[in-house]
Amino acid sequence: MSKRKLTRRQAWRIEKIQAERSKRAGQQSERVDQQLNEGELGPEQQGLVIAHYGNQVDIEPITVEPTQPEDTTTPQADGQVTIHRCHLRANLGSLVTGDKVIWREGKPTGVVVATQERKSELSRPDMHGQLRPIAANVDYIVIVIAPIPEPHPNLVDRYLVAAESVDIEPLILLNKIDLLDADNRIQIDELLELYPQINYQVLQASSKRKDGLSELKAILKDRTSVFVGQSGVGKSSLINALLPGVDIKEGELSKVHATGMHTTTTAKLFHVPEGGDLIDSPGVREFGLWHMEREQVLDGFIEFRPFLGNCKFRDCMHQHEPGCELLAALERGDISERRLNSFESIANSLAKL
Ligand SMILES: Nc1nc2c(ncn2[C@@H]2O[C@H](COP(=O)(O)OP(=O)(O)OP(=O)(O)O)[C@@H](O)[C@H]2O)c(=O)[nH]1
Ligand SMILES: [Mg+2]
Ligand SMILES: [Zn+2]
Repeated sequence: MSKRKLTRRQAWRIEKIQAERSKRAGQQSERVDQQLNEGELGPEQQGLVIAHYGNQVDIEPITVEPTQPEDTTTPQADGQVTIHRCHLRANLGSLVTGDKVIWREGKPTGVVVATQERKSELSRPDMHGQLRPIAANVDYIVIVIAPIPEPHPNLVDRYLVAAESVDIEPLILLNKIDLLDADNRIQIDELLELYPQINYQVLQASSKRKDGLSELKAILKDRTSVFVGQSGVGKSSLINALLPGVDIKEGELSKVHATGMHTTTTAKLFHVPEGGDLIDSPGVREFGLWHMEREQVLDGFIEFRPFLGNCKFRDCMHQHEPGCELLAALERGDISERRLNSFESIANSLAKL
C-alpha cells in the first residue's frame, strides 16, 4: 500500500482518536472486571457471535442437545432467539461473526469470557494493510458479482485465491441477471465461462425477480455461507430474498457509486429456517492479497497446480523462460491466458508493497 505523508493536523487527529480509543478500552476492561468480580453475571454458557461492533458483539445462546449432531441456537416459544450484547474480557483477541464463544449473561451487557477454536476463517487486509478476519466457521464463500456495478478486474480471482488459501469452498454467483443485455452479456460470459471448466460452481440469480433462489437455497442448506463482493452487487438483497422477514438494509446503487459508501457496515449472521446460516458482509472496493507471497497466490490458481514444480529453472517466474511448464500448458490450451494474466497482475500488485 502506498504510504501517505500526514499533515501535522491529520497526525494530531489520529493521535487524539487513538488516545480516546485506548481510554475507552481501559474503561471497558475495568467495567468487565467489576462485573466479573461482583458476581453480577449468569453462569457460563455457549454462544454464537452473530454480529461484531467495535469492542462489542451480539451473542446468541447455543444449546447442545445430545441427540442432535449440530449445535443449535435456542429459540424462544415465539421462534425468536434472544440476542445479547456483550463486552469482551481483556486479551481475548478479536472476535468475528461466526465465532463460537463461552459467555455470561449480564445487564445491560454480558461478557464473553472465552473463545472456541475456529474451524475456518476468512480474512482480508484492512485499509492499513493489517489482516482482519471477516467471518469464522464458514463452509462456503459465495462470491457475488453483477452486470452493474461492473465487475472489477481480477476480483473474482482474488477471492478464489483467498478461498483456496484458507481451504473454504468458493461459489461464484452472478446476481441481477435481470440486468443482462446484449452489451454486458458478452463481458459477463467471457468472465464466467472458464470457471466451470476448472470445477468452480457458477450460479445465477436475480434477487429482484426472485430467479435462481431455490437452487441457491438447496446448495447452501445446512451450511454456513458468507456472501462477499463489491459494494452494490446485491449481497444484502440476496439474503433478504432468501430469507423473507429479515429485512436487511439495501443500498441505492446510485448512492453507492457516487459516494463510495457501503450500505452494509458489519458482517452479520442470519439463520435459514430450513437449516444453515448466511453471513452478510460489507462490500469491498478492492480485495488486497498483500499478505500473500507470490507462490501462495500461484497455488490459489488451482488448475495450474499440475504444472508447477517441473519448470527447467527452479526460480522460474513463468513469464518467458525456456522450459517453463506453465507456459507449455498455456501453449497446449490446458490453462487459460486470462487466468495466467490475472495471476501476473495479482503478483505484480504484491510487488508494489
Ligand atoms: N435490478 C436488480 N437490482 C438489484 C438486484 N439485487 C439487488 N439490486 C439492487 O442493487 C442495489 C444494491 O443492493 P445491496 O443489496 O444493498 O448491495 P450490497 O452488495 O449488499 O452492497 P453493500 O452492503 O454496500 O456491500 C439495491 O438498489 C438493490 O435494489 C437484482 O437482482 N436486480
Ligand atoms: Mg449490503
Ligand atoms: Zn515456469
